[in-house]
Amino acid sequence: YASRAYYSSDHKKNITIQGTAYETDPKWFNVPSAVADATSRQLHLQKDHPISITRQIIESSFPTPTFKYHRTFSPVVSTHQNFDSLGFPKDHVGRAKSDTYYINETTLLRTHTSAHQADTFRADESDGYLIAADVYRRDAIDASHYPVFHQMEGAMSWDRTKVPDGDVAKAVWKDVEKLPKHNIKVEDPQPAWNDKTNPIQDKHHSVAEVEAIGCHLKRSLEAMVVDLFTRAKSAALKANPDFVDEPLQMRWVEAYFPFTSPSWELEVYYAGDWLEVLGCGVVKQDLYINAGVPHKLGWAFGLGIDRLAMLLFKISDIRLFWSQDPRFLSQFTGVSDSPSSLSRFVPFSKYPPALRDVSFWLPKDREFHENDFMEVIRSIGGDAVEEVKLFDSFTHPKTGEQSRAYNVVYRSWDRTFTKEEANELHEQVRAQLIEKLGLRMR
Ligand code: FA5
Ligand code: MG
Repeated sequence: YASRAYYSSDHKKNITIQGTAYETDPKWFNVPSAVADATSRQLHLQKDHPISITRQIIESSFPTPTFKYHRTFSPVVSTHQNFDSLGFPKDHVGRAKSDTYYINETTLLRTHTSAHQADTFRADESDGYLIAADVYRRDAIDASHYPVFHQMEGAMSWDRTKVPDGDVAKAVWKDVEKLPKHNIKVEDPQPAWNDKTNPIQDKHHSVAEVEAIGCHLKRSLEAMVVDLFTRAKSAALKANPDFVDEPLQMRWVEAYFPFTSPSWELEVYYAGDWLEVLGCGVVKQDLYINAGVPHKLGWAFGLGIDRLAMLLFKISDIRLFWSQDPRFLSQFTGVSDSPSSLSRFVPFSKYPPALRDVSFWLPKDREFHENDFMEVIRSIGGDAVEEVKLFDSFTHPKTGEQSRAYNVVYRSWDRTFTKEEANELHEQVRAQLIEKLGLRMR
């Protein structure tokens, strides 16, 4: 593990990110140095990196000139861009310091590529756009969650003043005809909208328009996932002609986002479980109105590139993308220039894990946020923390005090931890939990 302190969010006056200095505010600043360092990695632009290859393959499902590509927007955005412009209420949990990395009160590391929706609707003349970028969230620690990951935002709009007879629904259905067909059965058991939980914006859109736009959106995204899986399968068949994959399974579920309605999420069955890969919906008309293009309407989506890269290459742990180990990176050489040379990732042998437990009483004088707990552990263990899992939680019947117990799995990519090293690491974790969060160890 990195001996350099991962968590040194102690107050500095300025922080420089991608060449620009930003003034920090000690009341808000909570960006650990390892997270700040990650802003320079740009894995989605690094040639032959699996995140970049996946980005490139997804882009090919949304071709130019219909779609315009953006890949270099700065990760530093305003609270207005990340939240207000999208209609997030003032008290939304996503705004909390426990969930988001702040530089100062109004400046943060974007938590999603949707932070650029309003600006891009205003600036782009094209019918559609794609934005690929690194995003930052304080979150749980496990194989599919990492505080830095990559998203692709996509949107497509139709202009009421430009479609024949002003009939948007008809124009969209014509475009649906042009989409690639697939014969994979997709589960979509819920109604496409629900007056209470997932309404049509009936002030702005007709039922026919929402039906057409929703269908164009879902078929476009399904085609993208089918394309990824087809490529993954031919890569596997190249290595082993007798290869039999588990069949691709997808399902749509109703969702909620403040900036789309109705909204849906797409899940893909992977390694015995449903994995959410994207959120999407019919763009709230206020976004177009505020961007000065009130006559447009359409869809938007935001997907997790890392999650799709895991599906494409069968990479089981999201931390691997940050590896600089040649055993990892060399497996993808040449694929950016020649995507058909894609081959399946061959896992290199893992070193044994070190398992430690931590159990404690929650402080009585302040709130306990699990993300703060996760962050303290990561601050000590860095990428050597593979998983942190709650295994016990109870309230003392007499005193009302609350107890929690977690398993922590430490594992290095490049060597075995000695018992002493694991103990020392875990001791530091416990000490920091006491100091930073006021926990009382049991
Ligand atoms: C959003 O971020 C919305 N901005 C998506 C959106 C865009 C909706 C446009 C509507 C219109 P969500 O928080 O669900 O939604 O994240 C989108 C995807 O990012 C998830 O489906 C998942 O694939 C990925 N993702 C989310 N959190 C993580 C994480 N911690 N690690 C890796 N991938 C993640
Ligand atoms: Mg989601």
